[in-house]
Amino acid sequence: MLIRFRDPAAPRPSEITPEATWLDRRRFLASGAGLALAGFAGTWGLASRPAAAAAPEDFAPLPEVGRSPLSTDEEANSFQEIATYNNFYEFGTAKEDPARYARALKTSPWTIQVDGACARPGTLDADALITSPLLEERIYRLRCVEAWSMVIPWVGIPLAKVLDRFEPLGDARYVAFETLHDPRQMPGQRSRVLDWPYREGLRLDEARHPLTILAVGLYGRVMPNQNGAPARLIVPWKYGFKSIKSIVRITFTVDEPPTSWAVSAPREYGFYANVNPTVDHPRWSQARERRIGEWGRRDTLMFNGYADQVTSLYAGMDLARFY
Ligand SMILES: Nc1nc2c(c(=O)[nH]1)N[C@H]1C(S)=C(S)[C@@H](COP(=O)(O)O)O[C@H]1N2
Ligand SMILES: [Mo]
Repeated sequence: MLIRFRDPAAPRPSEITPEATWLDRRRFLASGAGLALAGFAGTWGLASRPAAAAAPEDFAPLPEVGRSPLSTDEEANSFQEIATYNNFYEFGTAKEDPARYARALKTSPWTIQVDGACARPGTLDADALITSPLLEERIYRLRCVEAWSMVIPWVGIPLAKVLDRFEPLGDARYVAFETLHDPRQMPGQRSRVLDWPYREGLRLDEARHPLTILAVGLYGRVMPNQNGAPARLIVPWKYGFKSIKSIVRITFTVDEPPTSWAVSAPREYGFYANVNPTVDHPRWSQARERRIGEWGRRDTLMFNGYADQVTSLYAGMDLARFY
């Protein structure tokens, strides 16, 4: 079953449904048993921990799923690369910080509130998402605004299938997303590096585009915390910062919602943030990128290589102005 609608006062589905063992294992892992205590050293505590080596076996396997034909056939980056080179400022600004400090984040139980301009506001249960028959593997390029890229085998659900259950109203034109705000669990939020919580947004047609997914795992395993557990957005034709992690709220809106990076540096980051090799960042070129694990640089492709599928979304728009 994909999405459970329920009265917030009703018992959680997990309380009334027997869970598969992998879910129990996920809970065990999510509780950070044995690992939690080590979490907040380094930047926020006393001694520093070595950068975590990440192994897939540390994460509970998801049920076997088929691969979406929307996947790229490029070679994927290794699990180690994907799970140790991250941007997740809630856990620090260095690339290795999330792998070190995100493990204590408690990702189960986890509820995503869905509200705003929709006929059926409600909640999503992250554990229920993981058992959805709509789960599939999507191997996508991820192109960061800082000019590096990776290829990542996500497991997720088309976001449109999730959103449509809440019946967005006719005047809903945008969708806003928010990350958890909990400085006790997310020590990076004790610093003012961004205005917390992290916020992102899409136009509703972008959010409902078949390429856009809500990802709950990678490499056939539950999502590592550093990659945005339990559920994060993936919008493969946009710079990585649009793909917000550890989502707790989704709101349908009439007006364009504020987004964290555009609020913090509006000249550098816009609402659209489409990958575009012809529109430079004010401080660096976007024409080329470094694939993590490779030496040279490769050309950045328009819309990160997804131009055939998404160009029509922007017909008539000046992409240098709406960057
Ligand atoms: N909540 C939250 N989401 C976030 C970020 C963040 O700092 N906080 N960083 C973004 C940026 S800049 C990138 S490039 C991607 C990185 O995703 P990955 O670590 O899974 O590769 O996550 C995005 N989502
Ligand atoms: Mo990024």
